[in-house]
Amino acid sequence: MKTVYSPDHILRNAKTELAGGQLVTPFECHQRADYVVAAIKSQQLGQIVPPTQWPRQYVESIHDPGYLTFLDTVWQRWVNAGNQGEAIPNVWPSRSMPSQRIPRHIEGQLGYYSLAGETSISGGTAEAAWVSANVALSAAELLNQHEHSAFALCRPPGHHASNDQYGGYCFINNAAIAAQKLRYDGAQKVAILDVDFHHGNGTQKIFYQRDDVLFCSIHGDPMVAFPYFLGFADETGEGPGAGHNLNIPLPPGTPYSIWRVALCRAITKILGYGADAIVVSLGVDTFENDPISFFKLRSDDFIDMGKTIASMGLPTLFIMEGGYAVEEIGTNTVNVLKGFENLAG
Ligand code: SP5
Ligand code: ZN
Repeated sequence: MKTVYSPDHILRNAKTELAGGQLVTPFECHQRADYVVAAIKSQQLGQIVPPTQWPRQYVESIHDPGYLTFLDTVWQRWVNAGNQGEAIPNVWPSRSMPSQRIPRHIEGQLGYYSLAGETSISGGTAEAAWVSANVALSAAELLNQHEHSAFALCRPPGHHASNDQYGGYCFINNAAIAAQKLRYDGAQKVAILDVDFHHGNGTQKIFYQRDDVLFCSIHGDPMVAFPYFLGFADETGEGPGAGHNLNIPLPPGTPYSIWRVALCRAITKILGYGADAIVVSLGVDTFENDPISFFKLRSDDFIDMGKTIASMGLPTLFIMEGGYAVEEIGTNTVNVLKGFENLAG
C-alpha cells in the first residue's frame, strides 16, 4: 500500500494545549508522524510518496469561505492584536446567548469558529492544515488511479472539524474532502468508517443531510468522552440523509472482543448501503495505553481490525486521525494497514 506523506506537517507545532487547568505540551505532537513513518519503513508497508497540490475548490466544497478566511488569517490577526501566547478562545455563542452574528474582534471570532478550547492556534497551523488536506486529496487520487487502497498520513487530523468550526486538534476535515473527491471521481456512494476513539462530529455534521455519503462511527460514549455534545446512537441522519448516519457509542474499558462486534455492525450497514468506496478515519487512540482515551485494544487487535475492514472487498482510503501513545502509534497504525493488505492480497 502506498502512503502519502509530507514533512511539512511540522508546521503544526503548537506549544500549548489547555488540559487539566494547565497549558501542557499538546498530545497531538509532530513526533507522532515520525513514529508512523518509521513503522511504515520497518514493516515495509510500501512506497512513501509526496502530495501534489490540489485546487482550493476541493476544500471549499466542504468548508465555509468565511471559516477558511478566518483560518488563513487568525494567527496574524491574533499577533497584531498584541497577544503574547498562542490563540485560545475564551467565550462562545453558547446555550444562553446563541448569537448567529460573527463578531469583528479576533477574540469573538475565535469563539465563533471553534467547537472546543483545547486546541491552540500557532504560526504555521493553517499552512500545515492545507498540507494535510493535500495529503488526503493525493491519496484519494491513488484510488482514482485504480489502487485498491492508500494511506494518507495526515497531520493535523481532521474529523472533528466541521464546515465552519475547528477543535479537537482538527482544522480541515481531510476525510470529508477526500470522500467528496471520490464522489467527483465517479463513486456514486461513499461510506466513511470512523474508528478513531472520539466521535467524528465534524464529519457527521458535514454529511448529516446527504444520502450519497454514509457516516459510521464507533467511539467512546459522548456522555463521558470528548466531544460530549454529538455522537449519540439516536443521531441517524436528517432529510435525504435520514438513515445514513450510524453511531455506536461504547463504554469505558471496552475490549476488542466487544469493539469488533460494533465493527461488524458498521460493516453490515456499509454493505447494505452499497458503497462503491470506503474512507476510514483511522485513529488508533482506541489503544489500551492511550493517555486520553478509555478503550482497551491491544497492538495485535489492530491487525484483525485491518483484516476485518478488508473483508468488505471495497477500494479503501485510510486517513490518519488520532492516537496519542506516541511510541506505539506507528506499530498500531501499520498493523491495521498490514492486516488489511494480508486479506486484501
Ligand atoms: C483527532 C482526535 O483524536 N482528537 C481528540 C481531541 C481530544 N481533545 C480533548 C482531550 C481531553 C482529554 N482529557 C482527558 C485527560 C485524561 N488524563
Ligand atoms: Zn481521537
